[in-house]
Amino acid sequence: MSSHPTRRLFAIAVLCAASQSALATSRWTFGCGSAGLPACGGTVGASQTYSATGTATANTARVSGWANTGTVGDNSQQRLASGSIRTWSTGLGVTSAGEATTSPNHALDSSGPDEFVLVSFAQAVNLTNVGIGWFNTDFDITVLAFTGSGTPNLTNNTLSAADLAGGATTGLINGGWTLVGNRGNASATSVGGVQNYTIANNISSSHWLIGAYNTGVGGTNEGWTTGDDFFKLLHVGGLTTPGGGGGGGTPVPVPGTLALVALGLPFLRRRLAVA
Ligand SMILES: [Ca+2]
Ligand SMILES: [Ca+2]
Ligand SMILES: [Ca+2]
Repeated sequence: MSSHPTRRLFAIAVLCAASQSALATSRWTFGCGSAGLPACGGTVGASQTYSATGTATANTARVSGWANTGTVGDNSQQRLASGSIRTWSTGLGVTSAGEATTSPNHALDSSGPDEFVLVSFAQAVNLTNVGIGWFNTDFDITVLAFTGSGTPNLTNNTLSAADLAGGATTGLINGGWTLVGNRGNASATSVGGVQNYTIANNISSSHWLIGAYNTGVGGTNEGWTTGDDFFKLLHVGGLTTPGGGGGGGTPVPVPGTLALVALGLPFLRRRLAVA
């Protein structure tokens, strides 16, 4: 007995739904004040590890703060150096060396030293969402993914794409980082007081940099404006990708849903043609 095309379509829809569920993204919220998290408003230190909600909850994210406050490397540019992170219910900020701890410099900002947050996942992630829980006037962002080999060495990098004259440092892009995008705050969508960016890309990596918008790493104008940016990073979201380890990025494979549809449609067309 052959199956009816409608039942076959239903079966494929169920398979697609199951596949979509497996592809659902996780969210890592950089909160405070609850069990296992730092006190709200207190300085955390150099890094903090957070668990995920949604799927792949075992994949933790270690977050650390960075700014161009290191020793002078090449061509009068300073290397990146670790800063302190501090969390509030609206997200985390970075206090870089010598910076005021009062608002708005308590946030992640491009006033004075240019600040970034390094998010290092236990397993590689295709990071596609960034949530901003607080901002002051302007919150343009720059996002990079590590696609080099091994683990990144930010203390040898400057905020430049190429290497500078002198040979003692490596630009971020030459150092294995790929610019995923510069986003202007006009492109964010406000949901419940949180400003959400969608960063469409097909990179899978264990290491992501999210910073106040920075012209040093190149890229095209995607709506950013020149005023200093101040914001708190509340959460990131993405898909934990199979087999991801501590290394650099790889292209994300074709989603299972699309593969199932591609397999099922020719069969359906044949069934419907003879029905
Ligand atoms: Ca700051
Ligand atoms: Ca700053
Ligand atoms: Ca700006």
